Amino acid sequence: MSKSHIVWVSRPLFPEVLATLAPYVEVRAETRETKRTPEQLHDKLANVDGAIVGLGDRIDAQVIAGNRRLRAIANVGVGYNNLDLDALTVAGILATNTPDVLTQTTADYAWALLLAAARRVSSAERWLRAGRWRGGMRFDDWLGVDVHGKTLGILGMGRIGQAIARRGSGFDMPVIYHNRSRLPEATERACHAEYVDKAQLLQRADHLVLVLPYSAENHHAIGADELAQMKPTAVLVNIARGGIVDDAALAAALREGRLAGAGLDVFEGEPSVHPALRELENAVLSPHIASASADTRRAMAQLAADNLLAALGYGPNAGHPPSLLNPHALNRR
Ligand code: 8YV
Repeated sequence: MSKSHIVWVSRPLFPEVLATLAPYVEVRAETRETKRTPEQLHDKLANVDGAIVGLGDRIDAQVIAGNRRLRAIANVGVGYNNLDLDALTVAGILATNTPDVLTQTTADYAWALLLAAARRVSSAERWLRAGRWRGGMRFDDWLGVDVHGKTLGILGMGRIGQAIARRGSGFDMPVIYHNRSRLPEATERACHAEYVDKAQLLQRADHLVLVLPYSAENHHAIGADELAQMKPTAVLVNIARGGIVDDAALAAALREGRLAGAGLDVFEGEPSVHPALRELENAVLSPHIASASADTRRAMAQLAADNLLAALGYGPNAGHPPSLLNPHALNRR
Protein backbone atom coordinates (compact mmCIF):
# COMPACT_ATOMS: atom_id res chain seq x y z
CA MET A 1 0.00 0.00 0.00
CA SER A 2 1.49 3.36 -0.89
CA LYS A 3 1.82 5.76 2.00
CA SER A 4 0.81 9.36 1.61
CA HIS A 5 3.29 10.89 4.07
CA ILE A 6 7.07 10.91 3.70
CA VAL A 7 9.48 11.61 6.54
CA TRP A 8 13.18 12.38 6.42
CA VAL A 9 15.50 11.26 9.21
CA SER A 10 18.71 13.28 9.21
CA ARG A 11 20.92 10.78 11.08
CA PRO A 12 21.03 7.03 11.72
CA LEU A 13 18.57 6.13 14.47
CA PHE A 14 17.85 2.77 16.03
CA PRO A 15 16.38 0.46 13.35
CA GLU A 16 13.76 -0.77 15.79
CA VAL A 17 12.62 2.82 16.27
CA LEU A 18 12.46 3.50 12.54
CA ALA A 19 10.43 0.30 12.26
CA THR A 20 7.71 1.92 14.38
CA LEU A 21 7.34 4.66 11.75
CA ALA A 22 7.23 2.32 8.78
CA PRO A 23 3.60 1.09 9.12
CA TYR A 24 2.36 4.68 8.73
CA VAL A 25 4.81 6.67 6.63
CA GLU A 26 7.53 6.28 4.03
CA VAL A 27 10.87 6.71 5.80
CA ARG A 28 13.92 8.24 4.12
CA ALA A 29 16.72 7.79 6.63
CA GLU A 30 20.29 8.98 6.21
CA THR A 31 22.95 6.40 7.00
CA ARG A 32 25.37 8.87 8.57
CA GLU A 33 25.28 12.16 10.39
CA THR A 34 26.85 14.99 8.47
CA LYS A 35 26.93 18.77 8.66
CA ARG A 36 24.60 20.10 5.95
CA THR A 37 24.41 23.60 4.53
CA PRO A 38 21.10 25.50 4.69
CA GLU A 39 20.69 24.82 0.95
CA GLN A 40 21.17 21.08 1.47
CA LEU A 41 18.70 21.05 4.35
CA HIS A 42 16.26 23.04 2.24
CA ASP A 43 16.48 20.39 -0.49
CA LYS A 44 16.18 17.47 1.94
CA LEU A 45 13.01 18.96 3.40
CA ALA A 46 11.51 20.10 0.10
CA ASN A 47 9.34 17.06 -0.60
CA VAL A 48 8.67 15.57 2.80
CA ASP A 49 5.89 15.97 5.36
CA GLY A 50 7.98 15.61 8.46
CA ALA A 51 11.53 15.18 9.66
CA ILE A 52 13.51 13.94 12.61
CA VAL A 53 16.52 16.21 13.09
CA GLY A 54 19.25 16.82 15.66
CA LEU A 55 21.40 19.55 17.07
CA GLY A 56 23.60 19.81 13.96
CA ASP A 57 20.60 20.58 11.75
CA ARG A 58 19.75 24.27 11.94
CA ILE A 59 16.12 24.61 10.85
CA ASP A 60 15.33 28.26 10.23
CA ALA A 61 13.33 30.52 7.92
CA GLN A 62 15.82 30.07 5.06
CA VAL A 63 15.65 26.27 5.28
CA ILE A 64 11.84 26.12 5.22
CA ALA A 65 11.34 29.01 2.76
CA GLY A 66 8.68 28.17 0.17
CA ASN A 67 8.03 24.75 1.72
CA ARG A 68 4.27 24.19 1.69
CA ARG A 69 4.40 20.50 2.44
CA LEU A 70 6.39 20.22 5.67
CA ARG A 71 4.13 19.79 8.73
CA ALA A 72 6.40 18.62 11.55
CA ILE A 73 9.98 18.75 12.83
CA ALA A 74 10.89 16.36 15.63
CA ASN A 75 14.17 17.24 17.33
CA VAL A 76 16.13 14.42 18.98
CA GLY A 77 17.31 16.30 22.05
CA VAL A 78 15.83 18.35 24.84
CA GLY A 79 17.72 21.50 23.80
CA TYR A 80 16.30 23.00 20.63
CA ASN A 81 18.45 26.05 19.95
CA ASN A 82 18.93 24.58 16.45
CA LEU A 83 15.26 25.33 15.70
CA ASP A 84 13.91 28.77 14.87
CA LEU A 85 10.61 28.26 16.68
CA ASP A 86 9.14 31.56 15.51
CA ALA A 87 9.77 30.74 11.85
CA LEU A 88 8.32 27.23 12.29
CA THR A 89 5.26 28.55 14.11
CA VAL A 90 4.52 31.18 11.47
CA ALA A 91 4.75 28.45 8.82
CA GLY A 92 2.36 26.21 10.81
CA ILE A 93 5.05 23.55 11.27
CA LEU A 94 4.83 21.66 14.58
CA ALA A 95 8.11 21.38 16.48
CA THR A 96 8.87 18.88 19.24
CA ASN A 97 11.81 17.91 21.47
CA THR A 98 12.64 15.00 23.82
CA PRO A 99 12.42 16.17 27.44
CA ASP A 100 12.39 13.99 30.57
CA VAL A 101 13.65 10.75 29.02
CA LEU A 102 17.27 11.95 29.23
CA THR A 103 17.17 13.80 32.55
CA GLN A 104 18.66 11.13 34.81
CA THR A 105 21.30 9.86 32.39
CA THR A 106 22.49 13.38 31.66
CA ALA A 107 22.64 14.17 35.39
CA ASP A 108 24.73 11.01 35.93
CA TYR A 109 27.16 12.18 33.29
CA ALA A 110 27.57 15.63 34.84
CA TRP A 111 28.75 13.82 37.97
CA ALA A 112 31.05 11.60 35.92
CA LEU A 113 32.74 14.69 34.48
CA LEU A 114 32.91 16.46 37.84
CA LEU A 115 34.50 13.46 39.56
CA ALA A 116 36.83 12.70 36.65
CA ALA A 117 38.09 16.27 36.45
CA ALA A 118 38.39 16.76 40.23
CA ARG A 119 40.25 13.48 40.71
CA ARG A 120 42.27 13.66 37.46
CA VAL A 121 40.98 10.32 36.17
CA SER A 122 41.58 10.86 32.44
CA SER A 123 44.99 12.38 32.90
CA ALA A 124 46.14 9.57 35.21
CA GLU A 125 44.87 6.96 32.79
CA ARG A 126 46.73 8.57 29.87
CA TRP A 127 49.91 8.55 31.98
CA LEU A 128 49.46 4.90 32.95
CA ARG A 129 48.68 3.79 29.39
CA ALA A 130 51.80 5.58 28.20
CA GLY A 131 53.78 3.13 30.37
CA ARG A 132 54.97 5.80 32.78
CA TRP A 133 53.97 4.02 36.02
CA ARG A 134 57.32 2.49 36.79
CA GLY A 135 57.40 2.69 40.59
CA GLY A 136 58.77 5.45 42.74
CA MET A 137 55.55 7.39 42.67
CA ARG A 138 55.52 10.13 45.27
CA PHE A 139 52.90 10.26 48.00
CA ASP A 140 51.97 13.74 46.85
CA ASP A 141 51.67 12.86 43.15
CA TRP A 142 48.30 12.98 41.44
CA LEU A 143 46.64 15.12 44.07
CA GLY A 144 43.18 16.16 43.03
CA VAL A 145 40.57 18.30 44.71
CA ASP A 146 37.80 16.83 46.85
CA VAL A 147 34.21 16.71 45.76
CA HIS A 148 32.40 15.35 48.84
CA GLY A 149 31.41 17.90 51.41
CA LYS A 150 32.13 20.82 49.07
CA THR A 151 29.56 23.36 47.91
CA LEU A 152 28.03 22.41 44.58
CA GLY A 153 26.92 25.30 42.38
CA ILE A 154 24.43 24.84 39.58
CA LEU A 155 23.72 27.45 36.92
CA GLY A 156 20.38 26.58 35.29
CA MET A 157 17.97 24.69 37.50
CA GLY A 158 15.58 22.94 35.15
CA ARG A 159 14.87 19.24 35.25
CA ILE A 160 18.48 18.18 34.68
CA GLY A 161 19.87 20.75 37.11
CA GLN A 162 17.49 19.49 39.79
CA ALA A 163 18.49 15.87 39.15
CA ILE A 164 22.15 16.86 39.54
CA ALA A 165 21.35 18.74 42.74
CA ARG A 166 19.49 15.76 44.27
CA ARG A 167 22.56 13.58 43.75
CA GLY A 168 24.56 16.10 45.79
CA SER A 169 23.06 14.76 49.04
CA GLY A 170 24.92 11.49 48.54
CA PHE A 171 28.17 13.44 48.53
CA ASP A 172 27.18 15.53 51.57
CA MET A 173 27.30 18.64 49.43
CA PRO A 174 25.37 21.80 50.15
CA VAL A 175 23.87 22.99 46.85
CA ILE A 176 23.50 26.58 45.69
CA TYR A 177 21.91 27.53 42.39
CA HIS A 178 21.08 30.40 40.14
CA ASN A 179 18.30 30.33 37.60
CA ARG A 180 16.31 32.82 35.52
CA SER A 181 13.50 32.34 38.01
CA ARG A 182 13.61 31.02 41.53
CA LEU A 183 12.12 27.55 42.10
CA PRO A 184 9.12 27.00 44.38
CA GLU A 185 10.19 26.41 47.97
CA ALA A 186 9.06 22.78 47.97
CA THR A 187 11.29 22.06 44.95
CA GLU A 188 14.22 23.84 46.59
CA ARG A 189 13.71 21.70 49.69
CA ALA A 190 13.54 18.49 47.64
CA CYS A 191 16.86 19.44 46.00
CA HIS A 192 18.37 20.78 49.26
CA ALA A 193 19.26 23.81 47.17
CA GLU A 194 19.63 27.47 48.09
CA TYR A 195 18.91 30.21 45.56
CA VAL A 196 21.69 32.78 45.16
CA ASP A 197 22.49 35.51 42.64
CA LYS A 198 24.98 34.78 39.88
CA ALA A 199 27.90 36.59 41.54
CA GLN A 200 27.41 34.63 44.78
CA LEU A 201 27.13 31.42 42.83
CA LEU A 202 30.48 32.04 41.14
CA GLN A 203 32.20 33.10 44.35
CA ARG A 204 30.78 30.49 46.74
CA ALA A 205 30.67 27.36 44.59
CA ASP A 206 33.51 24.91 45.16
CA HIS A 207 32.48 23.27 41.90
CA LEU A 208 30.11 24.64 39.27
CA VAL A 209 27.90 22.75 36.81
CA LEU A 210 26.32 24.54 33.84
CA VAL A 211 22.93 23.26 32.73
CA LEU A 212 21.27 26.29 31.18
CA PRO A 213 19.73 26.32 27.70
CA TYR A 214 21.60 28.20 24.99
CA SER A 215 20.17 31.54 23.89
CA ALA A 216 21.71 34.75 22.60
CA GLU A 217 21.42 36.15 26.12
CA ASN A 218 23.34 33.17 27.57
CA HIS A 219 26.18 33.45 25.04
CA HIS A 220 29.42 33.43 27.05
CA ALA A 221 27.49 33.44 30.33
CA ILE A 222 30.83 32.16 31.62
CA GLY A 223 33.62 34.33 30.22
CA ALA A 224 36.84 35.82 31.55
CA ASP A 225 35.05 38.03 34.13
CA GLU A 226 33.01 35.16 35.53
CA LEU A 227 35.98 32.78 35.62
CA ALA A 228 37.95 35.40 37.55
CA GLN A 229 35.33 35.28 40.31
CA MET A 230 35.58 31.51 40.76
CA LYS A 231 37.79 29.70 43.27
CA PRO A 232 41.13 28.49 41.88
CA THR A 233 40.35 25.07 43.39
CA ALA A 234 37.04 24.81 41.51
CA VAL A 235 36.06 22.45 38.73
CA LEU A 236 33.73 23.76 36.02
CA VAL A 237 31.44 21.28 34.24
CA ASN A 238 29.59 22.14 31.03
CA ILE A 239 26.98 19.65 29.84
CA ALA A 240 24.71 22.39 28.47
CA ARG A 241 25.84 23.91 25.19
CA GLY A 242 29.02 25.17 23.66
CA GLY A 243 28.83 28.94 23.42
CA ILE A 244 27.69 29.29 27.02
CA VAL A 245 31.37 29.22 27.96
CA ASP A 246 34.05 31.32 26.31
CA ASP A 247 36.35 28.38 25.58
CA ALA A 248 39.43 30.54 24.94
CA ALA A 249 39.00 32.30 28.30
CA LEU A 250 38.44 28.94 30.00
CA ALA A 251 41.58 27.47 28.47
CA ALA A 252 43.59 30.46 29.71
CA ALA A 253 42.19 30.10 33.26
CA LEU A 254 42.97 26.37 33.31
CA ARG A 255 46.46 26.88 31.91
CA GLU A 256 47.31 29.61 34.40
CA GLY A 257 45.99 27.64 37.41
CA ARG A 258 43.14 30.06 38.04
CA LEU A 259 40.78 27.08 37.91
CA ALA A 260 41.59 23.52 39.01
CA GLY A 261 39.85 21.66 36.24
CA ALA A 262 37.01 21.40 33.78
CA GLY A 263 34.75 18.62 32.55
CA LEU A 264 33.39 19.54 29.15
CA ASP A 265 30.94 17.64 26.98
CA VAL A 266 30.04 20.57 24.72
CA PHE A 267 32.12 23.12 22.83
CA GLU A 268 31.79 26.32 20.88
CA GLY A 269 31.79 25.31 17.22
CA GLU A 270 31.71 21.57 17.95
CA PRO A 271 32.71 19.12 16.58
CA SER A 272 35.84 21.23 16.47
CA VAL A 273 37.34 21.85 19.90
CA HIS A 274 39.48 24.86 20.79
CA PRO A 275 43.10 23.69 20.32
CA ALA A 276 44.15 25.21 23.65
CA LEU A 277 41.64 23.02 25.50
CA ARG A 278 42.90 19.91 23.77
CA GLU A 279 46.39 20.56 25.11
CA LEU A 280 45.35 20.80 28.75
CA GLU A 281 45.76 17.88 31.13
CA ASN A 282 43.29 19.40 33.62
CA ALA A 283 40.40 19.42 31.14
CA VAL A 284 38.33 16.25 30.71
CA LEU A 285 36.79 16.39 27.23
CA SER A 286 34.06 14.27 25.68
CA PRO A 287 32.18 14.46 22.36
CA HIS A 288 28.69 15.58 23.46
CA ILE A 289 27.65 12.22 24.89
CA ALA A 290 25.96 13.16 28.18
CA SER A 291 22.69 11.53 27.09
CA ALA A 292 24.37 8.54 25.48
CA SER A 293 23.34 5.47 27.40
CA ALA A 294 21.73 2.72 25.34
CA ASP A 295 18.39 2.99 27.14
CA THR A 296 18.26 6.77 27.02
CA ARG A 297 19.29 7.27 23.40
CA ARG A 298 16.72 4.64 22.38
CA ALA A 299 14.05 6.39 24.47
CA MET A 300 14.97 9.75 22.90
CA ALA A 301 14.73 8.33 19.39
CA GLN A 302 11.40 6.67 20.18
CA LEU A 303 9.97 9.86 21.67
CA ALA A 304 11.04 11.80 18.57
CA ALA A 305 9.37 9.16 16.37
CA ASP A 306 6.20 9.20 18.50
CA ASN A 307 6.11 13.00 18.35
CA LEU A 308 6.49 12.97 14.59
CA LEU A 309 3.77 10.39 14.02
CA ALA A 310 1.40 12.25 16.35
CA ALA A 311 2.12 15.54 14.56
CA LEU A 312 1.28 13.92 11.23
CA GLY A 313 -1.97 12.52 12.66
CA TYR A 314 -1.05 8.92 13.40
CA GLY A 315 -0.91 6.69 16.46
CA PRO A 316 -2.45 6.98 19.93
CA ASN A 317 -1.58 10.71 20.28
CA ALA A 318 -2.73 11.67 16.77
CA GLY A 319 -2.80 15.46 16.47
CA HIS A 320 -1.32 15.95 19.96
CA PRO A 321 2.44 15.32 19.98
CA PRO A 322 3.55 14.57 23.56
CA SER A 323 6.27 17.21 23.61
CA LEU A 324 4.99 19.98 21.39
CA LEU A 325 7.07 23.16 21.62
CA ASN A 326 4.88 25.52 19.60
CA PRO A 327 1.16 24.89 20.20
CA HIS A 328 0.36 28.13 18.33
CA ALA A 329 1.43 26.43 15.13
CA LEU A 330 -1.72 24.28 15.43
CA ASN A 331 -3.85 27.38 14.72
CA ARG A 332 -1.93 28.17 11.55
CA ARG A 333 -2.46 24.87 9.77
C1 8YV B 1 21.87 15.72 22.07
C2 8YV B 1 21.51 17.23 23.85
O1 8YV B 1 20.60 15.94 21.66
O2 8YV B 1 19.30 16.71 24.45
C3 8YV B 1 20.12 17.59 24.20
O3 8YV B 1 19.82 18.80 24.22
O4 8YV B 1 22.34 18.07 23.76
C4 8YV B 1 21.89 15.84 23.56
O5 8YV B 1 21.12 14.91 24.21
C5 8YV B 1 22.31 14.42 21.56
O6 8YV B 1 23.66 14.40 21.76
C6 8YV B 1 22.02 14.23 20.10
O7 8YV B 1 22.61 15.25 19.33
